Amino acid sequence: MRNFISVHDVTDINELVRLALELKKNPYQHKDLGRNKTLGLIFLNPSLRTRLSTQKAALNLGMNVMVMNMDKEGWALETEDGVVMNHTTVEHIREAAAVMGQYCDIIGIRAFPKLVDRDEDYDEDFFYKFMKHAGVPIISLESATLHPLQSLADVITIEETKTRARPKVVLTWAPHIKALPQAVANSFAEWMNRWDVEFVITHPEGYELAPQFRGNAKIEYDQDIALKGADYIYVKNWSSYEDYGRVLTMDSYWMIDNEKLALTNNAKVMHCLPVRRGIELADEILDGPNSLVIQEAANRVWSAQAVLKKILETNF
Ligand code: AN0
Ligand code: CP
Repeated sequence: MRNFISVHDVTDINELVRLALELKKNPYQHKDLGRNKTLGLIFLNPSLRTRLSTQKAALNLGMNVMVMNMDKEGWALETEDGVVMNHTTVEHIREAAAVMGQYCDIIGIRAFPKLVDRDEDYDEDFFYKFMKHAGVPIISLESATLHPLQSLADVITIEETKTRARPKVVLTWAPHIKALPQAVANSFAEWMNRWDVEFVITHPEGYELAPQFRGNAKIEYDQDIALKGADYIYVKNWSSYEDYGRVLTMDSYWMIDNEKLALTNNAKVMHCLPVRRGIELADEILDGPNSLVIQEAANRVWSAQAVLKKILETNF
């Protein structure tokens, strides 16, 4: 594995999940693999889980880790080529990424979409420029359109809790007061489409995910019908892709509570976190026996450790 940007960087999902679960059982079995190798974690946006779980994963492999909160501590970056930089940007991504590539053997980077220009976000312009100029393996810590470390943790969580060989997994849109990226939902859909589950997506009209990520997943606009017989409910808000970056509704009908849970096959409930209680998910779900959110967040360590192990083995 050279980079980890999407599910397409993975040759065998099940093999990667098996590796992650092995690492979970025995976290320090490769504690010398990353010796004298440095991971740089570059954040252009806030993070709790990604920041800590990826650091922990790297430390378990014996790596050195450096974290840079680029949005607060770095220079304002220019990404356009050929511009005269006489405005607010101080440093070009050409130099910034190239310099970070001198200090780091692997770089993880988080860069959310601006949610203004759909083409700009969906071209992953920032990510690809960074990758090109850094010249070292790149791990996505959530890009404009995808969040693969989260999706791998989600697959790990389903794998270790499923009671049926081919569970029914429902990705449901949930209300939120802010316009959020589509990245987590896009990525989850992409991974579910490549894995062996019965996968259904439910959301209000106007929230259709981009065709390249929703693939052939079944879309059911009636949430109550979608939830019937579900073994897993994956809850996430996202803003509209069609009416790009807009919040079209905040209808509380879409929040998962115990009444909704009663429609399912006693489904386990997942959410990548952070979650807004009482808006996206009811307290009774988050505090109840069906919630997997803490286990899911814990699995972010094994997701990151499996990916780092693969990259270290392939490139050094
Ligand atoms: C981000 C998102 O929806 O993409 C990060 C989730 C991991 N969430 C928020 O900004 C609340
Ligand atoms: N789920 C997730 O990526 O959380 P953070 O944004 O806190 O890293």
